Amino acid sequence: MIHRRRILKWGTMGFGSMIITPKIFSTPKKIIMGKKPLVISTWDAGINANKGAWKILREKGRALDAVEAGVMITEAEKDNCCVGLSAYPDRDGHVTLDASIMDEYGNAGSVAFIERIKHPISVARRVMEKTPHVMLAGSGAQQFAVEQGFPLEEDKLSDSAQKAYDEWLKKSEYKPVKNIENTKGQNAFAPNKLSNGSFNHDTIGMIAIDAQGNLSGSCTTSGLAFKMRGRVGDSPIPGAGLYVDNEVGAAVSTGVGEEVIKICGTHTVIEAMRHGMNPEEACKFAVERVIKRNSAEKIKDIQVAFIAIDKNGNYGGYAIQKGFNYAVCYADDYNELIDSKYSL
Ligand code: SD4
Repeated sequence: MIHRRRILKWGTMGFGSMIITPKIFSTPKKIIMGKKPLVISTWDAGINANKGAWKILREKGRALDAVEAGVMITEAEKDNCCVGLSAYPDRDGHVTLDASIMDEYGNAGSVAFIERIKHPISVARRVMEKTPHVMLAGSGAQQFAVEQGFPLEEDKLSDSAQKAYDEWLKKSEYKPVKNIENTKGQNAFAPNKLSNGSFNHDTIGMIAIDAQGNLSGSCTTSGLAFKMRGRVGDSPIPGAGLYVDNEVGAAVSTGVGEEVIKICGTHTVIEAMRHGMNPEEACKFAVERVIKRNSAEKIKDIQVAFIAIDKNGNYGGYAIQKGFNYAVCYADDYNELIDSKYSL
């Protein structure tokens, strides 16, 4: 139930006329205290990324710094299929990256379709902090990055990406919607070719609450493997791939970005939490909206997952398909993968 309000009508029975005065009472929410500080992030790669974020959070650092530092680890990983410059290219053979970041004040910055930049998440943060804009795309984003002192890297595929691309070129089949993700235990760095001919694909999305109770989030990806040139997913779009509202919570998504964009996915999760759902219920609510909008035939080949943290440090996640996991870290010795619940 998203609406927890009761509308009571009561009136004064006067002589001759009746006055109806509507009053709205909110049902008081039971506050469940979770963990603070806390960082959670998508997929197996989240375990390493959380370590980077935790170094900052454990010292009572700012969640924004934590979520940037955390996903930078993933962006720099060699042979990561899906994040940073070692990732799989678009169908023309170029790696193009999307990233976004949001802070506790509701500020947002993002880059889309950026090439040859190792840390798109840091460029997104510069967009947020140094420009009057929210998003820069393509060559303009790259130009801004270079002006800000980010090195322009070589336009060259990693060995693993080249191998996968060469194999893909044999058929050059364009199946961007069919990406069902890894299951726990499989390595996100070595995605399998699926029986339906598509490839697994991951993204790192990270959200954190710091010791001061402030929330931030980050999301960075190469999007879908062998996508059309110029394609932009949900990850750099505030309200789709990432959303933070410091009064309510933070949410991030992974999976087929087109489906997330169409339902304003992470904004939907935040609004569901605002109206009383806990993080897992809110993620499920958004997942079910994606399911409702697609045919059963189409949905069986689509993965979409959300993870969320609320203002009190409670967390949860939900996916369409089995096999989505996320990493949770809230103590020096607690950084574990959780198998998310799922609908199908
Ligand atoms: C996108 N949502 O570009 C990203 C890809 C992803 O797991 O998360 N894959 O659509």
